[in-house]
Amino acid sequence: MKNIITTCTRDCPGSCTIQVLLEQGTIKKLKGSGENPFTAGFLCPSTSNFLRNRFYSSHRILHPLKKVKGSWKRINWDEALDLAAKHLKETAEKYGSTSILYYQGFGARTALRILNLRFFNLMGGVSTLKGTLCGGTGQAGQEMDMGIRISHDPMDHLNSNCIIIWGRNPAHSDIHLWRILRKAQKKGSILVVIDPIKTTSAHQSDLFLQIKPGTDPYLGLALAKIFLQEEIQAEEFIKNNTHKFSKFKKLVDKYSLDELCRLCDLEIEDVSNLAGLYAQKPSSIIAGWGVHRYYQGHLSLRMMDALCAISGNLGISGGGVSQGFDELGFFDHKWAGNKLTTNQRKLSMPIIGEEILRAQKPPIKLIFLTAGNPLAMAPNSHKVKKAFKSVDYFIVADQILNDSSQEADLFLPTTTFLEEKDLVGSYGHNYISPLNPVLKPLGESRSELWIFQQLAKRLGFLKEMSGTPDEWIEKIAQPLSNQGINLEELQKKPMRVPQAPFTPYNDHKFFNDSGKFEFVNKIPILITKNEDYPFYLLSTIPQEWVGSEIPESEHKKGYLTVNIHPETMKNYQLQNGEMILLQSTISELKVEAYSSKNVRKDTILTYRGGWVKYNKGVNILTEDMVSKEGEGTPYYETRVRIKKLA
Ligand SMILES: Nc1nc2c(c(=O)[nH]1)N[C@H]1C(S)=C(S)[C@@H](COP(=O)(O)OP(=O)(O)OC[C@H]3O[C@@H](n4cnc5c(=O)[nH]c(N)nc54)[C@H](O)[C@@H]3O)O[C@H]1N2
Ligand SMILES: Nc1nc2c(c(=O)[nH]1)N[C@H]1C(S)=C(S)[C@@H](COP(=O)(O)OP(=O)(O)OC[C@H]3O[C@@H](n4cnc5c(=O)[nH]c(N)nc54)[C@H](O)[C@@H]3O)O[C@H]1N2
Ligand SMILES: [Mo]
Repeated sequence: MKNIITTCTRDCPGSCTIQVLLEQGTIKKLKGSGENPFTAGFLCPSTSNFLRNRFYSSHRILHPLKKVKGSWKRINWDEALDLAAKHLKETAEKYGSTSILYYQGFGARTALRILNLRFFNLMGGVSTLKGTLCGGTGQAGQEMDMGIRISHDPMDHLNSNCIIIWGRNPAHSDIHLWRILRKAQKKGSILVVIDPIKTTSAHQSDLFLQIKPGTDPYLGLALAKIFLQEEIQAEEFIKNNTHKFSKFKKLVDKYSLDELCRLCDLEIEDVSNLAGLYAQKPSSIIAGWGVHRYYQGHLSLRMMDALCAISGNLGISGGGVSQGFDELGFFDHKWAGNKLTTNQRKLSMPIIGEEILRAQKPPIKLIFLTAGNPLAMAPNSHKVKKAFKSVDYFIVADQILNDSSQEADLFLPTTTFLEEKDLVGSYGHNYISPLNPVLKPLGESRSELWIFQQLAKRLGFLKEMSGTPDEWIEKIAQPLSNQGINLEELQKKPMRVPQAPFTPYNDHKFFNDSGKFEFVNKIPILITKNEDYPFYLLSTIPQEWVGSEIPESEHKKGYLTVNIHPETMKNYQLQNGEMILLQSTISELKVEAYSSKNVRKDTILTYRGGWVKYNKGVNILTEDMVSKEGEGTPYYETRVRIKKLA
């Protein structure tokens, strides 16, 4: 029996260190490793079942495939690579290289994958993505306030008296953070959850505020009003380190407390109670992605920052507004080669379907997709599918056939974090962690690095792409070795990035133009109404799987399930489990309705990640638009109505 350390690279803040038990060439078990004090020796259900559901699953594709007259045909790597190289070359020659779109999803964002972009830059520059399906909106808000977004080390929450979990459900989406928060609670910290849904995290909190979707900035104003009225404010800090406080104060004065609480559908008593708890410094706010998924989601983060600043919680241990970390921030991005060519074009990820369809001079003719499933995960699935099918050639590198890869012309089978050498950061903590090949690639699967090197060879620029994983890691991780990290040691166990702050902004240095903390001074109208579509549609993170990597056993079960408040069920005379039609302004979807007291009366809840081909793709209904700031994706601006089926 051999034990090997590696790291999960799926799209989750955990980036968990895994101990792999290998016996006679077979991986027997994945266990949590204690080497990383944050991920501390246990794994989520999805990673625990990774061997069965993905790695050794019969659904994993282990050889290249090409589409012939609508059906898949197995081919060997030489043919696959020759085909890919031929199409890339011909497309670039005929239409210009920006007629190629490189779409990088969130399925595996490791250090070496920075080289994927290098490949496309060496090709002469292509179209890539700007914006994000994930957290750009809130990040933009924090950058407006402080110039950059940095979070407190998760361990610092143990020093908080009060912790507000705001639009996040760590009991599902970040179980290691949840362990720390529960530990803090046991030590006496008060846990507060603000969410339109009574989530698993909410059930275990000390105070829960079931806010109306999208109205968090009003709650922020209400809290600020109470602080300013009761003169709970960090006067020195406000005077010396902030900008536009008087304008902020004016904004707060514009509304009455009553009005603000009504806008977010909360009791004044609960809001006052929360203000009292938050005033017991140090208090931290942990913001989630739920608040990003609105057109003006940046304002939620800006109001949280403002509350943190006026209450004296900014830059102190146990305080702050923590949202996430830049998982690729500690690597050297010069190797992506963005300076190699100026011939680049960016298409907006939140509206990728529209962007592909309307691209001109040149139009998009070829798409190369790695580690993403946009046909299920990007909004407006019908339009995204139409766009991806409109191009002449579509290449996918993935491990399985899903809504996106099944539409490809060429499928290239990739390895997993159990078969690769690499490094990976995290968007939930400050550790950089190693990937070690536990086994040789299964079947004919190959790493993305190998694939792009083989293509570079065929396209005549292998020299600029060549190098072993170790050689490239040494280059890309140079900023880490400059901080004193020994890369050989790092291949054995995760290490905390020495320069990552435990308590950010404790020197009161901010990185925007004024060099000071900037207060938000405008909150435009947030609530958009459409009488014909009365319900908010929330599609949140399930505990059982990551992204759209749904175990095969789940796919076969019925339709998409939605949760609806018992009173709404009664109003529409719905039985538990009844099939209904949900309609948005762009499409409709048959779903199974279930009664749940955890959901507000104005909201319908489902989960994200379901596949369109199994009738579970919620993004059939979501409208494609770009957030006001940060080029994010406002999935939750979509409103729906219920139609009974005869
Ligand atoms: N097991 C598992 N873990 C994951 C993932 C996974 O797929 N599976 N995905 C990872 C990814 S990609 C991400 S981005 C993170 C996301 O992690 P989270 O932010 O925890 O998850 P979300 O489901 O996006 O949203 C969190 C909560 O925000 C609430 N919410 C919605 N609208 C509002 C609002 O207007 N105000 C407030 N206050 N709350 C609101 C939702 O009801 C939800 O409970 O999770 C990561 N972790
Ligand atoms: N309605 C709704 N839609 C949402 C969200 C929501 O809350 N509601 N959340 C959004 C968010 S936060 C995100 S981050 C996006 C995610 O959007 P995507 O990244 O497009 O979706 P995933 O399902 O995570 O896709 C990951 C893909 O990578 C593949 N993969 C896994 N490991 C590897 C690997 O090592 N190599 C390669 N080549 N492929 C690999 C998986 O098989 C899978 O096909 O979805 C967004 N979509
Ligand atoms: Mo995400």
